[in-house]
This record gives sequence, C-alpha cells and structure tokens, in this order.
Amino acid sequence: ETGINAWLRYAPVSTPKFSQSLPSNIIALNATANGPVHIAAVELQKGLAGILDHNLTVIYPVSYQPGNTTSSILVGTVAEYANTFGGAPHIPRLVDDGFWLNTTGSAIQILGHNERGALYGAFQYLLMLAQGNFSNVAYASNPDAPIRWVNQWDNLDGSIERGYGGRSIFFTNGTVVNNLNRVSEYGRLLASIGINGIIVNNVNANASLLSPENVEGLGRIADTFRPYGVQVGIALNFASPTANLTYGNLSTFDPLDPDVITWWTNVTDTLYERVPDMAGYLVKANSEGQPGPITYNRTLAQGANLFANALQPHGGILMFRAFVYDSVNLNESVWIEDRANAAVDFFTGLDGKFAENAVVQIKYGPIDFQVREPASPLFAYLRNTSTAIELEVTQEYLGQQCHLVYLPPLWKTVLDFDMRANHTKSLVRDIVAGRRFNRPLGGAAAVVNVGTNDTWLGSHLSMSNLYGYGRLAWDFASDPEDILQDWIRLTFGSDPAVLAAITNMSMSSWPAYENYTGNLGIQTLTDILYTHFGPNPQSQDNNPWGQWTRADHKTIGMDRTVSNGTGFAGQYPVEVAAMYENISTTPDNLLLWFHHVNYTQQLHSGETVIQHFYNAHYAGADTAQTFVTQWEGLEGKVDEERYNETLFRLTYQAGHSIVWRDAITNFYHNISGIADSQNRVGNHPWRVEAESMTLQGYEPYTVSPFEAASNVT
Ligand code: BDP
Repeated sequence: ETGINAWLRYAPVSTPKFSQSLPSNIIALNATANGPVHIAAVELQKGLAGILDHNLTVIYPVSYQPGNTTSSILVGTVAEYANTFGGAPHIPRLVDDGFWLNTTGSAIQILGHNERGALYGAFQYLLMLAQGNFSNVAYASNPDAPIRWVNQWDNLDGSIERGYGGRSIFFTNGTVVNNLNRVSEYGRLLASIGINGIIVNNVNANASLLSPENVEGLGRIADTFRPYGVQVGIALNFASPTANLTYGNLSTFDPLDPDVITWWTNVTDTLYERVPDMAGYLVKANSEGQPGPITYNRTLAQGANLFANALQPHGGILMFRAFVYDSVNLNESVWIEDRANAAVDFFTGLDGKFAENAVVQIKYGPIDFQVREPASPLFAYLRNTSTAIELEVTQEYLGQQCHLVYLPPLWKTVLDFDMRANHTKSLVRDIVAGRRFNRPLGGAAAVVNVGTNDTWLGSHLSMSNLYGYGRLAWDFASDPEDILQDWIRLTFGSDPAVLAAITNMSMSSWPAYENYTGNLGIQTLTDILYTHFGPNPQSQDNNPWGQWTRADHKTIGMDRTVSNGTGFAGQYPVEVAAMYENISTTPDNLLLWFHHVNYTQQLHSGETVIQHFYNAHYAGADTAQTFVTQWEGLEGKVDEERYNETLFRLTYQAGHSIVWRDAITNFYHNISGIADSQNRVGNHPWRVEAESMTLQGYEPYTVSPFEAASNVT
C-alpha cells in the first residue's frame, strides 16, 4: 500500500452485515457526459466491487419503466429524478451541493440538489460501507457554507512553497504538466470530502500564469477537475498589467485606472472563454513584499473590487486575503510593533465596502498558523462583508509532516470560539458560514500543498488532516475524534487495536507538539527566518516580522493589553477584550500571547511560568516517545509498507521532540537563571554535546541558538 488511494481504498469488508439484498444495478439519472453523476456511477461500481466483491452494471441514461428499479441504486439530481419518475421525491430541503441518501427502500436513493451533490451522496454511501457499516439510513445532508476550497502554493517551476510531499502535480518548467493523472486522482479525493474549489497556484503569484499557453493549461486542469465538481481558480499578482504580457503592457497597476480595469476585464473574459465555470481569484496584496492597491493610495477594498467586478458577470468569486502586513521599513530600521494588530488595522473602515462577490479570507489566528493563537478579531470586525477562515493542512510551523500533529482539535479552538459580538453568541463557525451576520457567501479555505509523492502530503498519518479539513468544512460542528476514527477505519481497516492506537496517538499529538515547542501562547518557537522548522527561540526576538517573545532575564511575553501594551486585546468585542485585558481572566494557554510577566508568575494551574515550560517540554517529549511504542504494537496489523514508513517518521519525531525539549528548556534556563525544580534541565544523560564530538567527513557549522547543540554557556 503506497498511500496513493488515501481513504478511498475500498478494501474488502470481511463480514458484511448487509441488511438488504445486494443491489442489482446502478441507474445514473443524469445524462451529462463525464459529469459528476457519471463519476458517481463509476465510483459506486468500483466501490461495491472492492468492498463487497459485487459487480454491478451501470445503466445510463435511463428510460424508466415503473417497477423496474427494485434493488437498483438510483443516483442523480432531484430535478432529474422528478423528470424521470414524474414527481419530486418527498425529502427534506436541500441547498446547493446537498444530497439525500436513503437505503431503507427497495431501491437505494442518492439524490443531489445538483450533480455535485449526487456525487457527494455516492461517496458518503461508499465511505459508510467501506467502514463495514451496512445499517439502513435515510437522511439529507447540506453543507454549512458554499465555499469549501483548498489552496495550493504551487509555483510554475514545479516547486511548492511550504510543500513537503514532493513536486507540483500541476506545473513544471513554467507551464502546466502534460500528464494530469494525479490531478484527476486529487479531484477524486477532494470530491469525496465535499471540496468544491481549488486555487492551483501560489498566493505569491507569478503573472506569467496568464500567458496564452498557461491559460490553455489551466483549461486542461479545469477539464480534469470538472467531472469531480471541483472548480478551478487562480491566485493573481496585483501588478500583472505591468508584467509585459501579451495583453498589452501598462505603466501602472492602479486599480482605479480605466486602462487597468479594461486590462483585467479582458484577461478575465479570456480565462472564462477557456474555463467557463472558473471558481474565481485569490489575491494576496500589500503583504510580504507583494504589490497591491496601497502602492497607489487606494484602499484594500478598491483593490479587491477591481477583480470582483471583472468576475461578477461570470459568477466568479474573489477571495481577498486578510493576511496583509508590512514587515518593516528596513532602511529606516523601523520595525512593526505588533503584527497581530495588522489585519484589523488594515481593514479598519472597509467593512461593507467590498463587492457582494468578494470574500475576505482570514487566517485562523492574527499571526500565522501558530501552534496556538486566539481567533483573529477580524472575524468579528467584518459584519457587512463575507468572510472565510483560512487553515493550513500542510504543517508549515507544525513539524512539516515529520511530526504527527492531528490538527482539527486546534482548528476547533477557533471555529468554536465565541466572539460575543453585540453581547450575542457569535461563534466563529457561524460567522464564516454566513449565519451570524446574514452573509450570502462564506466558508473555508485550507492550504494543502499535496505533491507528487505517493503519500500526497509526505507522510501517511498527515492525511487525516486533509480528510478532517473536508469534513469540518462541510459541517463545522462535527467532532474531531469522530472524524479521525472514520479516517482510520477507511485508511487502515477496522481492527480495534489499530483504531485505538492511532486515535490515542493522534488525539494527543497536537497537545504534545504544543508542549515540546511553545507553551502558554508564546507561539511555536521555530526558526522564524525562513524554514519554520526546528527550535530557534532566539530568532523570535529582534526580527523584522513583529513576531516576538520579548524574553529577557526576568520576564517574557507580549503585552497586548490596551492599558499597557500594543492594544491588540482591544480589537475584540468588549466582553472578549475584557477577558484578555486581565491576567486573571486570560486562559493559561494564551497568557504569554497577551501579557508580559515574570518567569515566576503563577498560573491558574499553580505552577510558575518557567516551571511550566520545563514540565511541559518534558511531558511533550515523553508523549512523543510513546508514539513509537504504540505504533510498534501494530506490527503485522498494518501492511508492511505503511508500517515501516510511518515507524521511520515517528522515530524521527521522538528524537526531534528531545532536541526541541532540550533546546528550549536550556535556552530559558540560561536566560532566566532559574533552576528546574526537578533538576532535569541541563542534565541530559544520553545527550552528546557538539563540543565533545570528533568529526570525520563533516565540517563545523555555527548552530543558532547554540543551546540546540551545545551545553557550553
Ligand atoms: C507564511 C508563509 C509564506 C506565505 C505566507 C502567506 O511562511 O510562505 O507566503 O504565509 O500566507 O506563513 O502568504
């Protein structure tokens, strides 16, 4: 098992308890050539052959004669059903992409509001059977929100920014690859978890994606995804009109300039000629050196609306990223004081100024995909603007697929957070679903970054995060552990020992990672310069990104209060602002996010900050050691290939967690001069310090901070 089929293996179920007789054929109601209903029928055929060793014929299009559907699987749209059978079925209300699944009658009904919904229903049915669940069900399922997209940060040269699963499946050498088989496989995976859109290129976008050759290539990508109901969109470079492309070169990219408006209108029309169902655009502007409207003293909303207006006649959506910040003015050595403030600062005054087909895509926290962040206050600030939450499946700051970190529990801390807007219950998940502020659009986008590796993401266990993302984007209220267990049964079968071990490891993995990396809201103490991997607490201060710990000999933490600090706490609605303003009401796990305190400050738990650091790092690394032994208990219960590859990763994680533990505890031990009450820090019996090594065939290299490699103070 290479992992290529992920959770869609359709492995045989040993003792199926099928309560009805097996279906005799599949009737595809919709005749669209190569459309989602066609794919649904093909999948049903493939799935039942794999799961039950039962071969079915597909009949399509059907000319129905009453009575001949007994023991068929009927799959198609509600409208086509009504057409065929001369009357609408009596089922609950469905919205776009929703479906009805009924296995209680003689025929199995899988009916979608649209073709995509029918495909989703077919996958739900198959994923139920694949888990050995043959119970009778009759239910309707509707998505929480219309936007359930993934983002890929693929560059045209085939590299992937923050991708850890190999090269791009879309691009190579500046253009679209010839063989799109993996794209089709990816579409299948995405459809099976309800994803309906994808941005295929990096947010740090290259204008040459718009060349005629590449538009044709995008057309081929869109043709490949279309049967799976996945609509393709692209990320744009704001300065494209000045990039000397075939559409005419302008000397400005000012969003209010009539020539610029015409330029984008033409480009958009050209794209829609080749991709009539293009999902839309994603734009990162005025952030990390990217061009944007502010260059011309225009607002972010004016910049966003330029694209939204061009897309509007075609039904496209503009996703505009809230990740806007100016790092520094290095020449003047003026560093931003607190990057957490940036999003609300930049969007102040712009609520309600965005076009109706524009959606502001907001990272879950105010900084950048850290191991723990409070919910971005922008979710509560924008009330007359549609919003979506941005998550990261690729584990940029979270171990880069070398560490097992199951992410849905982290995402839930934000989705389930109550912003108390207008003193009223305002869960982030209800805001992004559009329910709380009555917005027509909304949803989620996740940076996924799969690559050509057979495991897609670089490691087998990390696929639970992609699966979990899809399930949560469909139903934000679903439970991370339930999702996980479905994924385990689908990926590894239903052996109870396998289920128990992977559940246990995965559910303790994010808390463990937080423990051995950065606690109490201090952020993930990785190298901040570029790699975002491995411990480097020193780089977390005196950098130009406003991402600081403010650690000195006595104190640590960012004071983000209104009374003394950067004022960030005041960006929340009043009840939440008051909670974070005060140390006594700030939860321990965000203490250092909001407050600058002595290392000896006592937590609600009774520990001091510094002793908590020590204890947590030891506890986290201890937990990571158990992943290896828990996994070893599964030898023979998981196929050899995936067993060995996963063991390799977990062994690495166990070792790296110790590197993390020692580097961080030594660093804060040295800086604070406060001893560990259990006298562990600095006493690492098996550790070999750099100064006691003799090198053969290696060259010395300066490690920063030295604590990661050396015990010399
Ligand atoms: C940061 C990544 C960087 C991205 C940026 C973004 O380090 O590679 O370009 O976010 O989201 O987390 O735009």
